[in-house]
Amino acid sequence: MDNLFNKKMETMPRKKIQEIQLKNLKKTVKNVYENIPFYKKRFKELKITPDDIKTLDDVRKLPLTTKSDLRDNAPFGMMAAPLDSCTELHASSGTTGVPVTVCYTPNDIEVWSEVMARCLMMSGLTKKDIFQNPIPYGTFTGAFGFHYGAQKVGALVIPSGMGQSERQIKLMEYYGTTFTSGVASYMLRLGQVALEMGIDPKKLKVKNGLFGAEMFTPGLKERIMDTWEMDVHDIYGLTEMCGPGVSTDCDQHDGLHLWEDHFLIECIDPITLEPVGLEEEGEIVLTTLTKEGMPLLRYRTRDIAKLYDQKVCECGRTHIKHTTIKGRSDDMLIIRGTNIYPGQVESVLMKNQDVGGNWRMVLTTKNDVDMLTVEVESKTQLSQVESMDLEEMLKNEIKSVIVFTPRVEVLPPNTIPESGLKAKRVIDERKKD
Ligand code: DLL
Repeated sequence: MDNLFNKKMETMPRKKIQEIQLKNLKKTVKNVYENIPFYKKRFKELKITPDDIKTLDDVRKLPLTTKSDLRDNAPFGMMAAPLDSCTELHASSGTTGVPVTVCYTPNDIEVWSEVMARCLMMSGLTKKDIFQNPIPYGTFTGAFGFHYGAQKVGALVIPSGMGQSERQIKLMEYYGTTFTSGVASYMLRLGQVALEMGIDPKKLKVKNGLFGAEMFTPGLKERIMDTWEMDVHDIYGLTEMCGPGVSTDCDQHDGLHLWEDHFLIECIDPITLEPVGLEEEGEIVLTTLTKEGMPLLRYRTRDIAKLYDQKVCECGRTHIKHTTIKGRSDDMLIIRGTNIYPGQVESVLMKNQDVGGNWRMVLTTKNDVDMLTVEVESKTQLSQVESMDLEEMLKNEIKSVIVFTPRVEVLPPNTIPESGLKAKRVIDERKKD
């Protein structure tokens, strides 16, 4: 209970949270209706007005918002506040199209810092910590979110930025970093770099970390914990909401608490768009409840997870939990008629102690049949026989989760090209009809 940043809010009875949600939902709906032409038009098409929102369940009457809606109105067409009332801008990388741009008012930054402070304290950060932030400081939301939150907790922040892995390790050693953050797969990479430098990550003072921004399977989490002998928490978020800070797992490690005073969560079937039941898998849909710059109604995240039956968690928090994100609905691959999430493959790989940090799935077509090759770096240099044994073992293990047998190619350490900020796990070179 001593790791609560905002005790009153984090442990508030659910009925009370729902009252706050309804009040802020009504306010947000009125705001977007009056200030964002896109929503006014959608309300007219659906023949609704803000007065139709009387209960929280009425959220389903509201229009869904998609990434392409944001792109069609980029960069500033979805803003509810005038641009001159905003003081900061962030954007998604735009690798799959027009970047999604979000502008923040000073109050949006305040809320973001608060939710990040809650997430960081939930994962063990205190004002005594030396907090290293190995994330690029730029338009990506990651670094600033962690930076603001950690400062709010009162920790000493080292804004080390992304890359230069050897430098990151030296900074950890020199300043005695105790807490770190970032993109999940990068922490594993840093562990490998430390070992290559002759430094045992376990001997550094890093004892805690909060990671996310990409697929983060329990297997990867365990690998980071083992490599660094540290406690690891999972943080979820997206540019469209604020960046990191939407939810984090507490010490129970059985789901991520989502800050319901700021975000209203639904879980829907991505095909029928109808709500799914508790503990059923679906797409997370989020409505912002307190955002001023760019509030969003029912944003389709494409992220797949389950919501938990609500009871007060052992940690004392009352906010709803969701499972770790299984993957994005658009990451799901159909290979030879079978639905596969890259996370299923990662779970198998990360359990094997001979597997290194980097891997990818390469999809090709041979004689009109889909071929899957899983390329995997070994942790250490292996002999030919050892590589073949590992390939055989992984082939069978992967087959047990994806039904057919893939090709597996074990490669020496550091041979799969780094793909930038977030790991690129799928290379799809299949013939398109
Ligand atoms: O990745 C914000 C962030 C930064 C979160 C640092 C956590 C840590 P975007 O670049 O807009 O924002 O990407 C958002 O990344 O819709 C998910 O698909 C994925 N994602 C984010 N966190 C997790 C996580 C940041 N913990 C997209 N587990 C989201 C799985 C995650 N996927």
